Amino acid sequence: MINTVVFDAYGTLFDVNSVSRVCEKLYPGNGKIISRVWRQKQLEYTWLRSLMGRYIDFEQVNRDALRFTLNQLGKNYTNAIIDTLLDSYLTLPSYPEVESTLKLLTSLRRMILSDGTEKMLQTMVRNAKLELYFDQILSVDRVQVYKPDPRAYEFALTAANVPKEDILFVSSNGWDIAGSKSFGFNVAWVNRVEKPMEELGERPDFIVSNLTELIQIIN
Ligand code: LAC
Repeated sequence: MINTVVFDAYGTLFDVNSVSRVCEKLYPGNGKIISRVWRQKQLEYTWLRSLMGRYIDFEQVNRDALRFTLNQLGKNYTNAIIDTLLDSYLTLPSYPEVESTLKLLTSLRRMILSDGTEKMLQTMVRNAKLELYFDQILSVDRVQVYKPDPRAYEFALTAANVPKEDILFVSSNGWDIAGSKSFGFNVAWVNRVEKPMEELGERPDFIVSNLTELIQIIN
């Protein structure tokens, strides 16, 4: 019986691709490519740093990934530009159906488990006016290892303090779906843009195209 929902943040609750607008203002014609390369490199760095045992927090990883991206694309930048782009991660818009879905889930415990730092997540959730909808906002920074390492999901399980089978983990990121399923959670994949499933030997229990469809699954 699901009584707790644990959400991934970036790409699941918050539109991480919206940073392309700030990137476009600073680098006309390059907004989309910068945003896409930056997101992919940011994720790659989290996975590589976990594998190397060289954890640094997501704020620093995001900064390093942005610098790599601008260097790779041959773009000049200043520290002020870097800071402006990083700040855009603090004001990401939530997807249109997020608040209405969270309202319909008030009978359940609602948590976030994200690679973002506690400061980044608290600021982003507050800026989106969603702070009243979450019982806990968990950053992997507490366990110094990134998803999909099982220790990150174990952290959420401990914090939820309910049996694993009572939890539904929700993410839009295929690699996060594989990791959370491999850990043993019930998993719902929010596939907003009809991506193919990752070939990682794990399949989600549910596939939805937006968060509203979770209501039928849970109720
Ligand atoms: C998160 C990113 C990685 O953890 O999706 O929120």
